[in-house]
Parts: sequence; C-alpha cells; structure tokens
Amino acid sequence: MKKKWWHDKVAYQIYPKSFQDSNGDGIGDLRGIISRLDYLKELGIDIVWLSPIYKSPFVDQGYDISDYYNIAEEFGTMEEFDELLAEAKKREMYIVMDLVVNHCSDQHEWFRKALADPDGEYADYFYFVKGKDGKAPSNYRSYFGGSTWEKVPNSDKYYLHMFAKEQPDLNWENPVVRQKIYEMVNWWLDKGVAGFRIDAIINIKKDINFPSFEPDGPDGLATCIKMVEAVNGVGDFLEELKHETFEKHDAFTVGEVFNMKEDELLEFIGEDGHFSTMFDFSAHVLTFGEHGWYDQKPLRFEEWRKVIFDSQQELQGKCFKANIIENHDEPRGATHYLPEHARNDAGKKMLGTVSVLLRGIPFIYQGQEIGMTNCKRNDISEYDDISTIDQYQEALRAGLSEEEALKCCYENSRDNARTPMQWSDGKNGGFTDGTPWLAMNPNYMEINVAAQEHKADSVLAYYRKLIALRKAKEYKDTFTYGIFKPKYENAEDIFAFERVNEESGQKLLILANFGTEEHTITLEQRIAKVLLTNEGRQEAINAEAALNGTITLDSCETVV
Ligand code: TEU
Ligand code: CA
Repeated sequence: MKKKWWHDKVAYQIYPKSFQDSNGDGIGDLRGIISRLDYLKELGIDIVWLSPIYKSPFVDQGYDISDYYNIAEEFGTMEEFDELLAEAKKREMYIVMDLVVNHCSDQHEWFRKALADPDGEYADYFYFVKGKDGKAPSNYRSYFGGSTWEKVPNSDKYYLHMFAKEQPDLNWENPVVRQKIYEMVNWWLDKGVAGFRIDAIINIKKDINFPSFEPDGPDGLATCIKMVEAVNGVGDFLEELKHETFEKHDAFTVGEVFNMKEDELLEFIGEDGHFSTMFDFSAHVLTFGEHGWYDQKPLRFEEWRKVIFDSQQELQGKCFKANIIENHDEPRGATHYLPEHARNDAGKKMLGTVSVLLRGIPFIYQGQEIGMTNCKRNDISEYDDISTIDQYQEALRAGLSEEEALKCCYENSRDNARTPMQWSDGKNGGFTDGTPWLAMNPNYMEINVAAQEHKADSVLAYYRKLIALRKAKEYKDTFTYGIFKPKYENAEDIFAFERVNEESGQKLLILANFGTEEHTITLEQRIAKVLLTNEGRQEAINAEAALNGTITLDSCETVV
C-alpha cells in the first residue's frame, strides 16, 4: 500500500456554530475556534474538519450555501479564516472544509438568475423541468419531507430539491457548472486548506428522466434516493472532480456516501479511488426504521458488533474508512450505542476505545471526548433542526402521541449533537457570554472540559491517553496499517479485536465488556503487557494474565 500523509492522522469535527463564541452573540465563530486550537492539539488532533462556514441563510445550518467564496458573517471574515489556517499550520494541524455541491442555497446568485429567467442559461445550472398534467414531474419525497419539486413562479416548470426547497440541486450534467465547482474547489485548495469532507455526494447523479416510483408512504410519495439508486455513472463525475482538483493538491477527502452500490467500495476509496476515505455508516443505519428516523429499531449489541467487524474485514489492507460514533446529523454516540447500564464514564471510555483503535481514520466529534450526551427537551418548539421538525410531524401523522414523538426526538434528533460545546460549569458552559443560539444541554454543570481537564480519570484525560497510544512511536504502524482480526466472537457482550502488524509481528489486543456482568476471558496467547485500561486496574490485570492466562473484565471495562 502506497503511504499517504493522512494515513496515520486523527481527525476532529467542529460544528462551528456550537463550538466557541468569542463575541457574545451566542454563535460560535472562527475566533473561537482559533482560541481552542491548543486544546485540540493537546488532545492529539491532526486534522480539523469544519462543518460549512460559507455565507448562508442557514435554513439547513450552512448546508445551504449562497456564496462559496465568502465566510458567513456570523462566523467572521476571510482574514480570520486565513489566520485560522496560519495558526493551524504553526501547530502542524490541517484544516478540512465541508464541500456542499449537490445543491446550493436558493439565495445563491445562480439560482436567483435562474428564477428571473426560467428558460435562460442559469436555469440549466439546476433541474428546471416541465410539470406533467399540471402536476410535479414525478412523485419524489425530499429528505426533509414533502415533494422534491417546487413550482417556478411564472413558468410551467418545477425545480428539483432533494433536501429543503431552499436547497435547489445543482445540475452536474452541465459542464459549465462542473467547471465552476472545480474552480471554487481549487481556489480553497490554493489558499491552503488540506482537503474536504464531501457532502451528500452520491446524490449528484440523477436519473434525468425522473421516473415516478411506487409510493412508499402515506403521503403518496416515494423517497427520492430511488432516483439516484436507479442510475449509474456517478463515478465519472467523481473521477473528473478528483483529476481537476484534489489530485493536483494531494488533498485529503472524506466522502459522505450513503446508498453506494455494494461492489463499488474500491472505486470509491481503493488506492486510486474517488476519495481518500469515506465514513463508515454501517452501524448508524442499523437502527433506521422503515419510515425515516422517527420509527427507529432498537440497537442489538451483537448485530452492531457484526456490522463493524464485517465492514472492517471487507476493507482489509485495501483502503481506510473513516470511523465515527457520532456527527452533527446523528445522536450522541454515548446515548445511542451504549446500553443503559453503560452510560457512564467507564462506558464512554470503552466506546471511545473500540472506535478509535479500529483500522481507519478516527474522527472525533466535538464534545465526544468529554462524553456529551443527548439532550431532553420538553416541547418541539425547543428544537431548531429542519429534519427534526419534519420527523416529529411525520411521527404525529403516523399516530404517535406528542410524548412519544418527543421521545423519538430525544433519541434521534440531529440537535442532540448540535447543542453548544460544554467548556465549563460557568455561564452557558463557557460557550458564550450571550444567549446561545440553541439552548445548552443542562448537564453542562457536570459534563464539561474544565471539570475534566485536570482530573486524571476523566473521559477527556482518557481520550488524550487513547489518542497518544494510537500515535505512539512503538505502536503507530500497527494501529495504522495493521490488519483487523475479530476475537472472542463467541463471548456474548464482549467486543474484542486484534490489530496485527504482518511485517513486525506485533499484535495489539483490544477487549471491551459491554455486558452487565464481569467476564473472564481465557487468552489464546500470553500477553506482554497491558497498555491501557479505563478503570485504573492495569497492574491487577497484568498480574492475573501472567498468573492464570486470563483477563477478568468488569462490566464496562476495556483493556488494550
Ligand atoms: O447529509 C446528507 C444526508 O443524506 C443526511 O441527511 C442523511 O440522509 C441523514 O443524516 C441520515 O440520518 C448532509 C449533511 O450532513 C446534513 O447536515 C445536511 O442537512 C444535508 O447533507 C444537506 O446538505
Ligand atoms: Ca460569535
């Protein structure tokens, strides 16, 4: 495998609006990020991915971009962004931007020009399509509910939006649009960003005949992803994008890819794939119900373990996936993946261990490293997220009570991950002097950086040790390139695997007990030493292993 600069890096996702406010307007900003770079450095972070910071009306929190060449005023200025790049560079850190090019904002100049002349040049930047029998061209449901087709005023055409109606889809079939996108991508790369996280990228290739599908919901619509699944050829766009941009800059790219065709993994992220890596969502989609996230299925430990093991083995030695337990679209990992008895510091450390030490590029989402959790709200009006509001209404339409629908939001709302970062137990958790744009999770009084910073057994202190271990000279090669081997799969509640360095012969064994009872494991091989434990029982475990060849793990205990 050809070595790449990003193979051994650890990444961190910042959701800028909720990270650190510096001027008291209740909105996180670039100055705030700059002020926290040392914190990230100390945690062991190399690559920082910023969710969108471009100019935007924020209908979908910045994933609706109205100017790709400017910074949102809420977040700061281009000068401040340049300063952020320089400050990151000083610390040998890399800044990765979010690339949102399946769609833009309806406030983007291109779209405004398109609306002004629905038969003109700019209309062809989007999908402006004539209606059928006075109705929309097809029966697609957008991701945020309702039709994907919005009527163009004073015209018999409709425009396509797979997400909100304020997020019109860009027409990738139009070579002029593609060129403008490449120019923009190169402009940012020339500036010094190290790469991109690439949003909703599978959606750029549509079946432009726009056939209708069998309805799959009471609204008589069919989910719009079917139109993407029905067509081939996204790879041609992605290859062109890569050749015209990323490749020239040796950029690091991570695709947000849902619904990929199964046999396409290596085309996407193999050695010469479209992207450096892509997120592993195999665990995330496990709990998806039939009708969107409001009717999710419960998570079963063994199923969860199996999809991760399968995914790890599928890519063995060929490529890297980006491993996450949460992001800005998902509930907090500590609430979602941990069984109830394990939703404590020990459990959070254990979950972090099995995620960060998998083969792949670890991504940590802001607040994960201090064990932030989902947030209970009393009323739907306390939620901001466009998808949450849609799913809440869907849930009510499906016959759930308000209380039940709110419970779904507690479990799955995207806002769970978007509450502001908890820096201290001071006013608004040290996030802002003003009023936070989204109410804090009240547990900031207990869960915050300041409380954990100097506490030897805190979740934060553990994450620092965990990342340092992954990057330690003696183990780095094995953690980076070592193959993944499932272990003790017959042991119920045990999540165990080995990372094996086939060149040096080094083996690293990771054990975690997700059960409620203690569990004794008979080792297949003598172990040299315990490198890390989450319960401070390093010596006891060493002694037991030497004496009996066994390791007895408490509930929620993990050992490397
Ligand atoms: O998400 C794309 C996307 O497909 C998700 O909405 C996905 O379907 C959902 O999270 C599954 O739970 C990206 C961004 O991450 C998201 O924040 C944006 O809202 C969306 O694109 C539109 O840009
Ligand atoms: Ca601010």
